[in-house]
Amino acid sequence: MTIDILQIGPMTARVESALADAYAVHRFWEAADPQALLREAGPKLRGVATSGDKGCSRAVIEALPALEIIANYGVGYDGVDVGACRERGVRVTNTPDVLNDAVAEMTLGMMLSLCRRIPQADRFVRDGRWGSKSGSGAFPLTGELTGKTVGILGLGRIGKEIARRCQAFKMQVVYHGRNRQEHEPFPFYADLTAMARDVDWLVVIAPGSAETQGLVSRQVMEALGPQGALVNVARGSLVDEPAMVEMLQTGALGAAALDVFTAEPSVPEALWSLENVVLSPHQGSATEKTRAAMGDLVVSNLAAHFAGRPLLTPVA
Ligand code: NAP
Ligand code: 8YV
Repeated sequence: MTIDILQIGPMTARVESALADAYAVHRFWEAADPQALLREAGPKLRGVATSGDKGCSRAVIEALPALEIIANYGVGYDGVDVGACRERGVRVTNTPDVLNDAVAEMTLGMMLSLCRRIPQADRFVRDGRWGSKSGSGAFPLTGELTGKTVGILGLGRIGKEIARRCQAFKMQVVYHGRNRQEHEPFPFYADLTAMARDVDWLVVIAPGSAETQGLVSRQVMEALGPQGALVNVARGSLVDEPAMVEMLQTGALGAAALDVFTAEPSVPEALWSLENVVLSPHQGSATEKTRAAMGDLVVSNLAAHFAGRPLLTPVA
């Protein structure tokens, strides 16, 4: 029996080919009239494959009366209306753990880029300025990670991998979350602003949700201060972005390394010209190996569901 599923947006060739082998796939983003697709195919669509950036709205969920499962390509599933799924008993899966190393690696890469000014150093050499008589001739001295304190907002699966790598760089690690984790060796701060006041670096790696919206407020960034650096590899929604931009412009916040933004792929233009900022287009998990593992989990969760087996990585 054919199983019909809806694919919300483009996915890797590997995932698309596995899905096409197993299901009749309806490609939402390619539909000339998406509403007509939902009206005509909606009643037979039993699954949805989507990604963190596309998600799945309540409107789409409600248009699919036969929907049983949404498989999300990404550990963060804030784009999927999980409330609407729970009301209907629709299962939801994500892709945890397989991306921890890639995201942690990217985080340290962005921290090193920011404090050692690697993008600027690269441009300095390419522009022929190294040793030039007309230019400054020598690249300015930089800061370093060694000996600094990093506060991790969200010491979860990825946060712990970031912490481990920061320790390898001889940094002190502290963390903030809703709960103290007794088995973790790092000092816990119940108060985020207090942690921001005590650290050199604040790394944001908690989920996007109504609860975490704007958690990194102006007050938190003021506590981090002109010598502090903010790293956001979680979701743009966790940070008060307009306040952050203004504070980076005035120097009230020292620096930022940003992989995520509130209205991706749009990035505030005011950030483009700032030298105290490193920008990345949501690349945390974007390695060949990790994206393959994430895709395999999407395919395996759907396969398990339709075969009546337990889901590998359910969130609802
Ligand atoms: P996780 O294992 O669930 O860890 C999340 C951590 O956040 C937990 O330690 C949790 O601790 C803390 N937290 C949750 N709600 C909080 C709140 N209201 N206030 C303070 N802390 C809170 O998640 P993960 O697998 O590490 O992933 C984290 C997030 O990273 C994802 O949801 C996703 O948005 C983002 N991400 C981004 C990329 C990228 O490409 N940039 C890639 C992967 C993931 P408590 O429960 O103690 O509060
Ligand atoms: C993905 C992510 O880039 O897993 C997440 O939460 O943010 C990233 O791994 C994203 O989900 C793909 O759209």
